[in-house]
Amino acid sequence: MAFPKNFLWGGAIAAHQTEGAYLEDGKGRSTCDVLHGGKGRLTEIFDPQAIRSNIKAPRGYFPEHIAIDFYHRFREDLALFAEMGFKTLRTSISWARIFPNGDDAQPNEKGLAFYDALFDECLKHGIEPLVTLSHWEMPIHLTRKYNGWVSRDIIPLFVNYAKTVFARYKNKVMYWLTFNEINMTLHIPFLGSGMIVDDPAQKESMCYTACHNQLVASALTVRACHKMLPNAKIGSMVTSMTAYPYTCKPEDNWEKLELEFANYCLTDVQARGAYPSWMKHFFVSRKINVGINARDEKILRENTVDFVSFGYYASSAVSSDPVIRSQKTTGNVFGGVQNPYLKSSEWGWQIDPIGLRVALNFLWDRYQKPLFIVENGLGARDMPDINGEIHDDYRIEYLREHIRMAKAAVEEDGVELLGFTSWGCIDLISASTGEMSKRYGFIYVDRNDEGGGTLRRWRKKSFYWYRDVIASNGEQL
Ligand code: BGP
Repeated sequence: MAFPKNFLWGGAIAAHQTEGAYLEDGKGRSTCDVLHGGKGRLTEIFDPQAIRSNIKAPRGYFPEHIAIDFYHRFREDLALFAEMGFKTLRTSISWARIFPNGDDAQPNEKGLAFYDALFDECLKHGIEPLVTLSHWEMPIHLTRKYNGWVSRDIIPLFVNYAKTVFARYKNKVMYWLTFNEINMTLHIPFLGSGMIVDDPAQKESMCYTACHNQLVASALTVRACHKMLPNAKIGSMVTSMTAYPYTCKPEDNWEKLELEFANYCLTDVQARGAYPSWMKHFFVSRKINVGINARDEKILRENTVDFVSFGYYASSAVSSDPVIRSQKTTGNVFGGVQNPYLKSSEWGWQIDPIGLRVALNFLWDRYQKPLFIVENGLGARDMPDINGEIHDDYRIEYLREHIRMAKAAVEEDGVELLGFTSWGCIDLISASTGEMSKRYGFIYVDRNDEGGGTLRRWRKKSFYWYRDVIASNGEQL
């Protein structure tokens, strides 16, 4: 058997992409509640004035306001996850449900009660909750008052939120993650850190400052978790970026190395307890002062994560040649050119199962900490047939090949892997585009890109396939 007996098979979702009920039961508005749908919504469709002016009733369609209504339908959804045999469900807590403004003196009891009910329902089905504390959203009040994570004032607010949920769910949640894809804050500052960048010249310095503040908050959260929940495990989360040099030209290989430096520098801090030395030079050469002090360094050093989790969807290629660099793939938020050896998804993400095996080995070698694949999957358009059935063989093929490579990494390469949670195990709102039509799920949700549809759920072909994968502990692919 390749995968260990207690391997955590399951699926992954996030609060804002599923829950909806965006103002229900005392929840405050969060950063993702002001995002319209549309490609490039994270970088282009963005109106700082409207966000700052606290508009109570904004116009237009906001996908996250209802999302897939998981808030009211989670019992039905959990029953379906249980039918597939899930051992774990990765989801996030919406900070704004617990502290509507982020800096409130008392938590919102109804918000806390919602997650009690959700985790109880998981446990009833034998599903271990794996909970992300911050998955690309925060109370928008913190943007208005502090401009998000660029301010150190957010650190104690976040730690207080984390301690509140640790205390509340200490008997229910044994696996925690601090920040989703912490490296993405360097690229999409509003979603990653609730920060509005007015002057592009300041972007780099502001992003690294926000990241530093998140790193300190992450380490303090790890400390609180270890103290309050000695039997729990807490991890980091990064977007894995397997990159290949476009050619064997040394300059291309150097580009690849630089991309890796930049991509993993924050996880380096979370897993090893200190910034890599190249980063100190980088900060000096770029005249970036993120405000590191001796106390921060001690906190970072003493509170490293128990495991390293990551999301992997695609690989990329990098080149030092300006002409080739201009052929950027549409799927890449950052870096990367088209790799001629790979096919892409409809959204331009380059499909590369071997890249997952490379990522697993790379991360295992770099950190020597247990790994967890907490996101992987294919965003595709599903077309129900005349009977409404969805024959998503393309999704099955994608997942089969990726799981095969994860298995090879465990069995043949000796990587320690805790589990695999497929992203968007039920169709949900796409983070990058706000679309519903970019579907990842084993479960179809009847909802379209304009907010129409019954929200009814039904099983796709991949549902039965994944159920068998789990039942056979990855032997039957
Ligand atoms: C990851 C995010 C998820 C999820 C996923 C797929 O980066 O952590 O929240 O959305 O990407 O991306 P998308 O929804 O844009 O297809």
